[in-house]
Amino acid sequence: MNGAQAVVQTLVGCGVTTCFANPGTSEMHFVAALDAVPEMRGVLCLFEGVATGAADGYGRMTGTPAATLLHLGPGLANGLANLHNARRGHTPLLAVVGDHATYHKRFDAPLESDVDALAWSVSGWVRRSARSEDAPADAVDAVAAALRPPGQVATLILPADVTWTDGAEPYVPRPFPLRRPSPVPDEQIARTVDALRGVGDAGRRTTILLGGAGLRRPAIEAASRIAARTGARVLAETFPARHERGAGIPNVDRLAYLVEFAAHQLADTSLLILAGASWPVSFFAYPGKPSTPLLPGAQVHVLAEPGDDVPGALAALADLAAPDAAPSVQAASRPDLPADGELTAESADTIIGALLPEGAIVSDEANTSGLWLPGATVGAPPHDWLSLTGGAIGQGLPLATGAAIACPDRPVLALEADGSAMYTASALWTHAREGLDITTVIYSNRAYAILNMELERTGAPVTGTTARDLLDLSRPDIDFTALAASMGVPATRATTTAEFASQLGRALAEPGPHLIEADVSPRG
Ligand SMILES: Cc1ncc(C[n+]2csc(CCOP(=O)(O)OP(=O)(O)O)c2C)c(N)n1
Repeated sequence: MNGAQAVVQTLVGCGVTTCFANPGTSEMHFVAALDAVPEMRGVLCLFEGVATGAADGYGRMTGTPAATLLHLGPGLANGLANLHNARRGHTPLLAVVGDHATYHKRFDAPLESDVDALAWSVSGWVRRSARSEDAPADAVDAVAAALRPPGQVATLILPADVTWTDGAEPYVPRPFPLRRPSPVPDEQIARTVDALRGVGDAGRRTTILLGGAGLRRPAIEAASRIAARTGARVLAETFPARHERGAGIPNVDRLAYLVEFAAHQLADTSLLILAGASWPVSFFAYPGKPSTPLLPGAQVHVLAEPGDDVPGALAALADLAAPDAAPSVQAASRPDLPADGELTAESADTIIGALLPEGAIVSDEANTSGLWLPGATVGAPPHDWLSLTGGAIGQGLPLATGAAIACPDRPVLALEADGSAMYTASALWTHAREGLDITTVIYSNRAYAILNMELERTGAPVTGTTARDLLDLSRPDIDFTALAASMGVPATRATTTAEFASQLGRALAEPGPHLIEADVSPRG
């Protein structure tokens, strides 16, 4: 067997069965190995940012890594932004990157670059295989590293001659060297109980901030029990990788994106308990505004780090602090369909809340147009919400791709702002090629709307029209229905609430990919 065949066989043996690929010449033996090992599903992505974002979506939904196949430094560089989002979301992900043959590197051929440096910028583990016979064991270490709690990007660099040289054997250790999340020590739980008891004076409050595995149903239920008994408030980190929500699950509001709003949410918080979440910080600095929404002097207590057993810690805390309390679950409720009229972001969000199917996976990159989504969907049937973990836009359509491949029996809804959609629009081609059940809604407001707001907030002096022009997506208007149709995704445009409701209902009822361009541009 050559190195590539042995690596692919090894990956399959380790449970890595999907590879999102955009290959080149140095990866041809890896590509050929996919024929030799049919258990590995190869998915062609037409841009590396689609491949990396899809692997992120897959990892978020399965908890196991998908592989990417990327072409040397430039291919990896094209995929970096979505690897950055995966890093922020603690997604288990295996980035396989091809490189020049070992003996060819010194010739400094045109595609030569510092692959390792690029890889380290987003990976918690990087290794370059030196010999074909070592590559399978390297692949095992890579998968184990990707799965190391709470999950991370592991990059395996495969020089071309390592993949083509014979003499390699697949290698799958039994048992697989899997690390489990660290249990939180009893003393730490007991200290948290004490901390909870210490707060309670008038006007002072405890907030439990959930993140990572803390936003899955059992953990949310435990946090809700604690809240019911102690009066603590429960909030979710601002951009969770995966948040289970909807009817029957306790509702957890997210900490706001804008630091002023987040500060308002935390205004009476004197104790913040972190359970799988990081310390809250402002997304950006602004002249004269604070970098954290926490009050000066507020105490921060870490119950569980992201790599700890966060649900276990919350359950243990609930058993001590609230032994007989029940979680307060969200009642089923849906907004009514709005009366017919002009479509706006708000009415589109309301319609999505009215129609969201049970078990849906929502890839949310709606940005400013999604302001009304949390309220509109709070009592919808149970669903998963995936958000923009690292702030690097262009994630939503790829993420939906990976989620749909991970969960073929669940409907996927990609809610996309138009500017963000254009970064990785070629994901639509993969939606069609793979026949994925993804309904994409494009909120076409023909602007980088959030940056119009940020222009004001930063106080940058605007003296002419050029600045605003750089934030405007008209002239020409983008025709998303033609764009989608050109890549094999049936598409419609809605300008009224009635059109949007009927098009969304139809798209959700029919299997396969669909796109609806929701015209929410300001009129008049
Ligand atoms: C990779 C990357 N490039 C650029 C940005 C800066 N940025 C933040 S929001 C934004 C525009 C968003 O526009 P759109 O997706 O249409 O959403 P809207 O603001 O209109 O709701 C840009 C360019 C970013 N966050 N990430």
